[in-house]
Amino acid sequence: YLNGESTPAGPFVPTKEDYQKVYDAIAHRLANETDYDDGSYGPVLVRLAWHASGTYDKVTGTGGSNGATMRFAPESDHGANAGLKHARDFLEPIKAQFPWITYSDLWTLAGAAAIQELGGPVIPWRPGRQDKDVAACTPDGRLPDASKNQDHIRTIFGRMGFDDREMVALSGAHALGRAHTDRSGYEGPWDFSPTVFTNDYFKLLVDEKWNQRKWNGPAQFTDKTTSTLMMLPTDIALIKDKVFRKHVDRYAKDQDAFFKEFSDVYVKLLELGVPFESKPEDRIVFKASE
Ligand code: HIF
Repeated sequence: YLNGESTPAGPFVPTKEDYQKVYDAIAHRLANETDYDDGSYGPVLVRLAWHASGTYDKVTGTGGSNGATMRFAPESDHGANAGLKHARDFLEPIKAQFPWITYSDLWTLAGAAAIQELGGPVIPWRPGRQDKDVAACTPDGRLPDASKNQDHIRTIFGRMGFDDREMVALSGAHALGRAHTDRSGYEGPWDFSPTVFTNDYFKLLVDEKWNQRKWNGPAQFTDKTTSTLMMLPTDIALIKDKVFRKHVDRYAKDQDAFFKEFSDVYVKLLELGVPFESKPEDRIVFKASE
C-alpha cells in the first residue's frame, strides 16, 4: 500500500512524514534538474505557488490556491500565467509518485520547498486543499500588472487582504528568478544571485541608481553600475511611495527581519481562501535537504 493507495482498513491518510517525503522528492528533483534557466526550477515554482494563490478575492471568497484551477484553460492561458507550464510540468513526476496529494497542495508545498531549498526562511505549510474543476477558474485580471504603480499594488494585494508592510515583505521574492521576453515581455534578473533567496532585492533598490532601459520592449528599469539587472515599474513604485519605502529601507538593512516577516506573509498567501479543518499550530515545518 505504498504511496497513497487505500488499504482494507480504509482510505490512506497521509502523515507529516508523508508530506516530508513529498518535500524531499521535490528537493531532490530541484537538485538534479539544473539544465533550466539560471540552473534551478526553484524560482518558477515560487511563481506558480503565488499565481495559484494570488487570485484570491476576500469579498467573494473566490480564487486562491484551493482548486489548482490553473490546470485548465482559460486560467492557464491568462497572460500573467505565461511560462508557468514549466513549473506545472516539473511537478508531474512528483504527482505520479505521490498520487494521493492534490495538485493544489502540491503546488503550494513546492513553493514553500523552493524557498527553503534556495536558502530562504522556513515556510510552515499545511495540507487541506481540494482540486476543483474548470468552472472554478477565476476571471482574467486578478493578478498584478507590472506596468502599473503603487495604487495598483494596493488595489490588487488589498483585495487579497494584505497591508502595506506585507506587500513590501512579499515583494522580496523578486530576489529570485528573472523575467523572460517570451513570457511577460520584460527581460532580466533582479539581482546577481537569482537562485539564492536573500534581501538583495531591497539592497539593490536602495543602493543602485535605476534608469529607464532604452530598448524596444516594455518600460522597465536597469541598474546604472552594470546594466545587467532589471526592475519592473511596480518594483520601482516601492521606493517612490513613502510608506512602502520605509519597509524597503528596513529590509535592506535587516535580513533577519525580512526573513521573519516574509515567512509570515508567504504562509498567509499560500493559505488564502482555504477552508482548513486543521489549526495554524498543525502546520508542518519541513526539514530542508543536506
Ligand atoms: Fe513576480 N513577476 N510579480 N512575484 N515573480 C515575475 C516573475 C517572478 C509581478 C510581475 C512579475 C510577486 C509579485 C509580482 C516571482 C514571485 C513573485 C515576472 C516575470 C513579472 C512580470 C515573468 C517572466 O517573464 O518569466 C508583479 C507585477 C508583482 C506585484 C507587484 C510576488 C512578490 C514578489 C507576490 C512573488 O512572490 C518570481 C519568483 C518570479 C521569477 C519567475 C522565474 O521564472 O524566474
